[in-house]
This record gives sequence, structure tokens and C-alpha cells, in this order.
Amino acid sequence: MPSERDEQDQIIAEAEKYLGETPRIVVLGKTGAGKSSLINALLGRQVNRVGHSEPTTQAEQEEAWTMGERQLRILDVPGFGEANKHQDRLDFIFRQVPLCHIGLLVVGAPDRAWEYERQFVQAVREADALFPLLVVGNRIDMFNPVRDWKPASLNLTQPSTPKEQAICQWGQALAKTLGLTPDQLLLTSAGECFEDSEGRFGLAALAYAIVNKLPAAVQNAAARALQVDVDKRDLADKLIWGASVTAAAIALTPIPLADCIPLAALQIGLIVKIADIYGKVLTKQTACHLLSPVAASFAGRMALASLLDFFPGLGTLAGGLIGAGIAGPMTYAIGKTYLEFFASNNFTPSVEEVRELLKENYQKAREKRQQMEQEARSNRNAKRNKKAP
Ligand SMILES: Nc1nc2c(ncn2[C@@H]2O[C@H](COP(=O)(O)OP(=O)(O)OP(=O)(O)O)[C@@H](O)[C@H]2O)c(=O)[nH]1
Ligand SMILES: [Mg+2]
Repeated sequence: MPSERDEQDQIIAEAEKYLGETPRIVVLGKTGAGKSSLINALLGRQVNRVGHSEPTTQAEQEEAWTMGERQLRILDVPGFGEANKHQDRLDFIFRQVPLCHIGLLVVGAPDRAWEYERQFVQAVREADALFPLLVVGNRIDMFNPVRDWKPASLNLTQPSTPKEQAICQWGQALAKTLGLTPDQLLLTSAGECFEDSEGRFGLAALAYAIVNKLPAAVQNAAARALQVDVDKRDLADKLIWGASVTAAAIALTPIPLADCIPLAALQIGLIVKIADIYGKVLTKQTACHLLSPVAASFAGRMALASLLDFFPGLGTLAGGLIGAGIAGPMTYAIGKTYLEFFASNNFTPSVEEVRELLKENYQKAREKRQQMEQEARSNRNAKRNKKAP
């Protein structure tokens, strides 16, 4: 029999996996497109070498941007399209794509030879139609007249100057060739060099688009690193929903109460992430303690009677099994409950406070049960279909 301590360690280790995820961005494109320059401009510091006349980034460089406990990883892949290395680079990129949360394909203006890019976008779509890919049309200051570069007054929504029109026409042609939706293409200038902060354009919009295309679980860390404001409640709600659907998915095959460690870990991870959105770094131990009245029951340490007290709906279950219909709403109620406390700056709610709000939220959560189960099933089917040859 594992001891309570073992069980708690196991829950924390599982939560660690869920929490340990760092946003990972892969940046790729032909040599000279401005990948390294864009990364430097986005992070506001020089992390990658920038070249002038020959391919500069020679080996894949992974840059971890750390702020306190939070991290963002950006992988700068050497330019593809160099004839003798093209296939090797593509092979490398395709090994990275499943490990990354988002890809940025940088195209340097005014280049119009987009065959490599077209093939690449198509190949990514075939490999994983849901992989978020943004295309960045960079170096837009280079359109004629080159000297006429006033990024502060550039209007690409209603282009009127010859330069604005040239930029927009190029962007439209690029989007058409690569088959992009309007939200997939961003037009930027990383500036002539790192010091050229006044020459930059579109970096804030790019950072915003990156954050919004990332999965909710890593959005907050990326938003911090890229200095993007997020709607806290909206992001927390997305996280809660995602975790509830995951919980429903875990429990699609009913699991014995005593065997619910992944579920508890997911919920601890959720609590830590919601606290993080509200600017509080909770250790997993603290989250575990906060959740102990609830989490402990999943690990079999609390009598079923007190679990029933928390989640009245459980009473209808035979044999002490947790199914998708309970696991989803439970997770939802837990998330919503702690969201309310954290949003009002209460990071140490009492057991009584938790009890009261949890019951209330669990009633509301049960109304969403079918939707959760449905989404869990369709996610499972989508995954199965993806795995099928
Ligand atoms: N005018 C202008 N120059 C840029 C811009 N972005 C990058 N550059 C310049 O273009 C050149 C190539 O930029 P890099 O950032 O090294 O390009 P890269 O895509 O990383 O190239 P590789 O490492 O060789 O794959 C450098 O001289 C940059 O200063 C831009 O938006 N405008
Ligand atoms: Mg480079």
C-alpha cells in the first residue's frame, strides 16, 4: 500500500508535468528573411546573431527567455531554401513542429519567390491541420520608395500612398499563394538593426497574435514574456473549460475513486495556473494544500461520505467510480471556485468558504456536463483519426 506521502508526491509529480509546460515557438523561413532580427525585437534584447551578407544562423538556436519562474522558448531555425541543406532543414523542422505550440514562418519582403514557403505551408497542413502557423511578411520598409518609411503613420487598413499600396498588394499576393486566412498573415518591420526601434512596425500586433494562437495552458507565460495584456477572467475561463474537458476525457473510461491521481494533478495544475494569471506564484505544495479537502478525496484518503458532501451528484454513482459525467463538472466547479477567490485577491480561503462556493458551482457545472462530454469525445475521435495511417 502506498503511503499518504507517496500519494501526495505522485500527485505533485503529475501536476508538475501539466505545469511544467513552457510555451515553445519555432521561427523559420529563408535566410535573410529577418528571423533572428524579429526574435530580438520581440524579446527586446539581442539573443540571436543577425547577418548582413551571408546566412548567419548556422545551427538551430533555442533561446529560453526566463522571467522569474516563467519561461518562453523560441527556436530559431537556420534559413530554409539553401539548396544543399534544404531537405535536412525541412526534416529538422518537421521533427520540431510536434514539440512546439506555434510556428512563425518569416518571409522577407520584397521577395516574391515563394515556392519553398508554399510547399512548406502545405506540408504542415497535411501533417497537422490544427497546428497554429502564423506567416510574418517582414522587411516591409524595403518597398519603394524605400526612403519614405514612416512607420508611426503607416496605414495598411486604407492604403493610400504608393508605399502602403505596394505593401498591401504584396501581402495579398503572399496570402493567396500560401492559402492563408486573413488572421494568419502579419506584416512587420523588425527595423534595419536592433537599435532602430523607431523603424519597427507591427511587433505589438505580432506579439498579440502569437499569444492568442497559443493554447490557453501556455498563454499566460507567453503574454508575460511578450508584454501582451490578456483578459484575466477570459483566459482563466478558457483554462477551466480546457481542464474540464480533459478531465472528462480522462474519465471516459470510468476510474475508481482511489485511482484518480491524474485528475487531482490536473486540478492542482489548474489552480496554480489560475493563481499565476492573478499574479500569485503558488507552489504545487501550497496548491495541493489548498485543494486538500477535494484532492485528497480523489487519492482515496477521504471517506466517500465527505466527498459526497462536496459533490452531491456523486451519490447516484454505483461502486465508487468516477466517470466523465462527474470528472468534468468537478473540475469545472473547482476551477470556478478558486477563480472567484483569486480574482478577489483571496489566496487563502477557508475550508468553509471553499465548501460553500464549491457546492454552488458544482450545481451550475452539472448543466454543462453534456457539452463537456461531447467535446471530450470529439477530441478523442480527432486524436484517433490523426493517429490512423
Ligand atoms: N530594413 C530592414 N532590415 C531588416 C529587417 N529585418 C531584418 N533586417 C536585416 O536583414 C538582415 C538579415 O536579418 P537576420 O535577422 O539575420 O535574418 P535571418 O532570417 O535570421 O537569417 P539567417 O540567420 O541567415 O537564416 C540583417 O541585416 C538585418 O538587419 C527589417 O524589417 N527591415
Ligand atoms: Mg538568423
